[in-house]
Amino acid sequence: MRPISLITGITGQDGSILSRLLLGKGHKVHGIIRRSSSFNTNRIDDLIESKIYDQDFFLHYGDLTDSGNLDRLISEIKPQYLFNLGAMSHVKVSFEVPEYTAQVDGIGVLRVLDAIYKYYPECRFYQASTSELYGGIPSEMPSNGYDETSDFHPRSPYGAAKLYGYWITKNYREAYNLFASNGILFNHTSFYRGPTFVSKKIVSWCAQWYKNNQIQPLQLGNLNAKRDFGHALDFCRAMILIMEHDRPDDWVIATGETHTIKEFVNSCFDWMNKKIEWTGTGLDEKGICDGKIVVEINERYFRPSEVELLLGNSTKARTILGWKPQYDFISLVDDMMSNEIKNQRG
Ligand code: NAP
Ligand code: F7E
Repeated sequence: MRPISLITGITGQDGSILSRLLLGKGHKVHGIIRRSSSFNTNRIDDLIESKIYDQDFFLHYGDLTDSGNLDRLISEIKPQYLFNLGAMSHVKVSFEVPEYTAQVDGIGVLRVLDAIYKYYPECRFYQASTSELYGGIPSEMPSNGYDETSDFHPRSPYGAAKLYGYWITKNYREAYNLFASNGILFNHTSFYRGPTFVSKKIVSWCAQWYKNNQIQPLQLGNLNAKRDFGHALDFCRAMILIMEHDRPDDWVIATGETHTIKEFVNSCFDWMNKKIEWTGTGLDEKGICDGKIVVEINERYFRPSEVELLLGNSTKARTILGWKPQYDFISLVDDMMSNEIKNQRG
């Protein structure tokens, strides 16, 4: 019998990458998509248009705010593996829709776990937990980076909602003996990243500028925030290792390197063989290349409370699961820039 996986958030960056990895391992893959008035399946359209649609790859309408729908899907599909990747995943936006974020990213996790408990407790459950749980206050970060034993201090409605998701996953494991694991993943990105996240925003601006440097300057917020940036393909591989391990647990997945947003911009300019110089400070800081302003600071991209510094320590996953990233920071930027330029050429 082929394994059956169900993915919430299948239309997102990770859902679309994970689907392909699972199909490659012989799984039948089911995904939950939201009804939308415009198309939201662009990352998986090739699978929908392929021969495997409705044979090995299935889509169902649903929403993490609708427990009746989740109950029905889990009782009918009876998945061996459920990857809960669905979320309102934008940290800045969560300040504007805090209650909705709590409903989807917090209580949504409970809805899925409870459906598994009631209808198919054999199902293994993966929760998309996040480095946003830690909060990234420099004086609170352990010197080797955050690991599974570090304290949490969420700094956004998104982080707070995900903290509930983390704990309810642990609670259903302890209370009902479910195979329920948390992957505490640090920032991971790729060509498939949503356009409003900083890495993709920088890369797509640079690719346009590379073709035609007459475009308006790139508008960014806090250039000094530091992130442990990994490649989404490496991180989706970790999700599968977590689910195939012999017991449920909590796992930090991170590269162990941290870089400022400014370093990300600099690396994209290096990739284009261009030199960017920085002048000014605060809101007046500017990036200059070939005598023209290419980067400006725009207040609207700042957050009410910022996560300043994230560095992960994934020793546990590396030692026990044998996970290791294949991409480092430079090869991540190279992969994103080359794919973006290829794609924009058409
Ligand atoms: P993403 O690209 O923003 O995808 C989010 C997915 O969730 C989309 O498929 C979205 O559907 C779906 N979704 C949103 N609201 C929903 C709802 N109410 N009900 C059901 N589905 C809903 O995010 P990602 O980068 O792939 O991340 C995957 C998961 O990992 C998320 O839970 C995220 O919070 C978490 N995470 C991400 C990172 C990272 O750096 N990427 C790090 C740690 C944790 P639509 O396409 O219809 O909007
Ligand atoms: O911001 C700064 C911003 O929105 C990264 C999500 O996948 O990873 C992601 O959350 C940093 C922040 O990602 C802009 O202030 C500067 O410090 O790309 P981001 P994020 O907030 O790290 C975690 C692990 C998740 O779990 C989330 O789901 O970049 N920044 N200028 C900017 N950020 C954005 N978006 N846009 C800017 O113009």
